[in-house]
Amino acid sequence: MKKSPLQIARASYQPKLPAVFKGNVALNEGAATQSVADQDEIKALFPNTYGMPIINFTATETAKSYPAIAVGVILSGGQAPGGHNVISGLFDGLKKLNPNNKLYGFLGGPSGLVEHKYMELTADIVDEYRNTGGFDIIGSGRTKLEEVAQFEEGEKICKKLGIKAIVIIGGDDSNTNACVLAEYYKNKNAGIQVIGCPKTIDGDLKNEMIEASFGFDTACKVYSELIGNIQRDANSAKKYWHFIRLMGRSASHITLECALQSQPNICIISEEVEAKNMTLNDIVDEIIKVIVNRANHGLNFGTILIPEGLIEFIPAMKRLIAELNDLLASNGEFNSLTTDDEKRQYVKAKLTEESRLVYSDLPKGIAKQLTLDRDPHGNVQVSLIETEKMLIEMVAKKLAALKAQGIYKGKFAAIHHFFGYEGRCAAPSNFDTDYCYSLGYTASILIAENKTGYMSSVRNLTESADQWIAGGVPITMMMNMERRHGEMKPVIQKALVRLDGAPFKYFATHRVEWANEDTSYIYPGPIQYYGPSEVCDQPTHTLLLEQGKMI
Ligand code: FBP
Repeated sequence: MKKSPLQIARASYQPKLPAVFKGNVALNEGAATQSVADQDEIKALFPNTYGMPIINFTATETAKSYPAIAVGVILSGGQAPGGHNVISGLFDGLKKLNPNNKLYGFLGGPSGLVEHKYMELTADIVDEYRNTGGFDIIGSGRTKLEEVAQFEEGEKICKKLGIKAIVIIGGDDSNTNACVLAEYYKNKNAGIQVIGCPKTIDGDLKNEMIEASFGFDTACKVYSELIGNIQRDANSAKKYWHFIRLMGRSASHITLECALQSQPNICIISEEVEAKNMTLNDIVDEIIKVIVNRANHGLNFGTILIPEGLIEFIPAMKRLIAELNDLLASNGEFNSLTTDDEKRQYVKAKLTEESRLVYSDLPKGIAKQLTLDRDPHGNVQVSLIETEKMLIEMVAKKLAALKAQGIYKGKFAAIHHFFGYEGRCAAPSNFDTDYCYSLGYTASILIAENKTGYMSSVRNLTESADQWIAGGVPITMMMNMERRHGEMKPVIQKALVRLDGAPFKYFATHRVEWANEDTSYIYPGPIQYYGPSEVCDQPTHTLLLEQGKMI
């Protein structure tokens, strides 16, 4: 297959590992752990995997030999740059422990385990994918592993292939499922270990022991490059406002990181919107203030970053969506109506006073979208809602009214963008290349040491790779109880943007200056793989600020 010069160069890159992996590794166990909340409930649900200690690896003179084993690996959920390197790190780690070790990949995500679709990952295959973006080596999928019948099917195929451990590379939900699977197999003494690896561009799988999910670094760098390019265009043409929606299903980490990297004129953070109990109109008013002020200084252009999950964080919208979910769940009466107008009137008549007002205020297209698209659980698919277009429409309407009153004298022309898929399979940055390889390598040692119910953990990430600290964290430690589809379930606690955290505080301190000045833009440029370390190896601004470093 023909390859680009960069692909060829990257294929021969040897990822960096924590120094501890240079020689023999000893395993050190800390004190017993607890879940982040709801300790009694989590302990009762995970009697075999609760309370296990945190593990750190240290160097030792003593060499150990390990019997040959087979391991299975699964890529779960949305793509994130670096997934192939978790697999190559796992492969190399296993082969170093015992050259006869085997690695199988389950195809198309967790369903591969249940449906017994797999392939052996040999050196030839793994070599083709080293340091590349994408999940195409074995594919990914969103099947949830949560039913006993699925676990049993998994056990059958593991027994057939002699698989002693499964590595699940996924986000918070997939790792929650990994923990349930680990508990199930341990409880029945199935002899199958389960190890998780923290993946998601959204950056919301992180805590004290998991400093970052992989893929966040690369994806944010790709989006920031694009935002920077747009800002340079905006500053050159001086005639457009660019409304840019950024992926991140729930938390606004991606949007905040991109703002720190590119310094846009406006950036909305969903978590702040929720905390301040803002309405959609409040958000529009905030945007209007900046646009009018810039127009007064002759600046009829700018950039606005909008997090994908915004709608669900606006408290009044959240209540409206909940009402619509109840109202429209298998509602034959509603479904029998034929015109949009009839449907709109029907919905309006059934909503509470508060939600009726919110619904009536929405642009018609968005209001319709809220009553149309339902996922298999009957929920609105908020990611399909084009918030950036909705905001443009609402802002344009208000500006026209202000113009008629003589308050606004500028010109408003807007362009919308949505960045998500552009970054999810990018060639991993040096950071993600090394981090992912280290996560995979770490997983191989946790397996060899007979651990289960652990997540591979590599910490101290703002230092150079040789100083990274590798080990394992019990997944139960990250769990709490949350209401999901009407039932309380044990899940890994999602990390939202903390308004008292250093990244948000930095943003909040600088946003007025970024809003008003026309020269505050930063142009990050494309990811660099070769060159000076300060250009190629910088971790995210979020990570640097969280660890008390300067940006
Ligand atoms: P994961 O949480 O599985 O990593 O996926 C995150 C994400 O990229 C979100 O940012 C986005 O909303 C969603 O996946 C899109 O899903 P899909 O790939 O199904 O279109």
